[in-house]
Amino acid sequence: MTWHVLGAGSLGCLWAARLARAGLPVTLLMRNQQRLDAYLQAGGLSLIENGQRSHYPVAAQTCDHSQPISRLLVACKAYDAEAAVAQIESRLTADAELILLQNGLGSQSGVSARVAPARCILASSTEGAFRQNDFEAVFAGQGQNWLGDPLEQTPPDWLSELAASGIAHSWSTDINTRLWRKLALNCAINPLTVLHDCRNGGLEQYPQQVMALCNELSTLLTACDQADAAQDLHQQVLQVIRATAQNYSSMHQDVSHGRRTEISYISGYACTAAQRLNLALPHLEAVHAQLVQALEARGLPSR
Ligand code: NAD
Ligand code: KPL
Repeated sequence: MTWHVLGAGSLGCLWAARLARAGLPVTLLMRNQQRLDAYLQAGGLSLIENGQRSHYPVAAQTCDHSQPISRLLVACKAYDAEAAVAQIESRLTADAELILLQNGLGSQSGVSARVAPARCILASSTEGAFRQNDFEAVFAGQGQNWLGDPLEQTPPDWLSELAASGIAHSWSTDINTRLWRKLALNCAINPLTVLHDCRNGGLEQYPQQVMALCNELSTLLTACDQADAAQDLHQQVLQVIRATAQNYSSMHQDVSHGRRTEISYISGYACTAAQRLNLALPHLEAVHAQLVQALEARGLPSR
């Protein structure tokens, strides 16, 4: 069964290279002929691991190709995922399975509703990759991929293909808890690193602000029936700040490179969820509003 990969960016190339290296059939889906031509010109994708570059001449086609798609890895940003999936929707087979790699929350429900009844497996990834050039990913941080399906606990049979490809993964029976927990971590850390223009470790200078956000996020998680995701949140946020002290958060990196952020799927999602429940979370709302202002001041999308 071919692994179709939609989104040939950092994570898409990282996954495609490892699957291809294991001898599995992989096809990249390009948004148009121009991108396909650029890819063909590059002669394939490159993965840089531990300073070593490997080249993989993975097959590619445009989204409007006619080949049916049974297994689709969606590796676009959260704000692009649904529109990208819409481009290939008519190609999905009746028993198609999708793996959604997007960070934050909100995009997964949009994609799932669009492709229903196709099975959507949600992922929460702590692997790190960045794009050096087009179709060239640097594997910057080993991590874990938690995969799960809130509607069906049976793991798919292709997990063995991930194992054969050396893709670290675990099947999770509580993927929503993991996604909410990661959302809360990202809400507590990422916007503040942008507002204070600092590495994650720089937040040790703002303990009251971090604590106030964690308290409100715990209230929100509990109100959203995610009490497990709220357990010891403040403690874990402090641990992550210390463990990643030298790193810039993904949102800080996006802003400093002049790229659109996933704000609507992180603090934006949390604020909307709070409003829906009539929960007043003044610190979270203030940080989100300041982030919106900071993005607009830089001419970046604030949604
Ligand atoms: P990226 O920007 O490097 O790659 C996204 C790719 O999708 C781009 O190549 C873009 O051109 C492509 N794309 C967008 N719309 C498309 C369309 N309509 N048709 C075809 N291709 C389209 O992003 P990334 O860093 O790989 O992140 C993907 C997701 O994974 C994000 O939600 C991110 O938060 C999450 N994530 C990334 C990392 C990481 O280390 N990069 C880690 C964990 C989670
Ligand atoms: O996931 C992260 C990110 O930068 O997006 C961490 C390291 C947890 C900071 O929120």
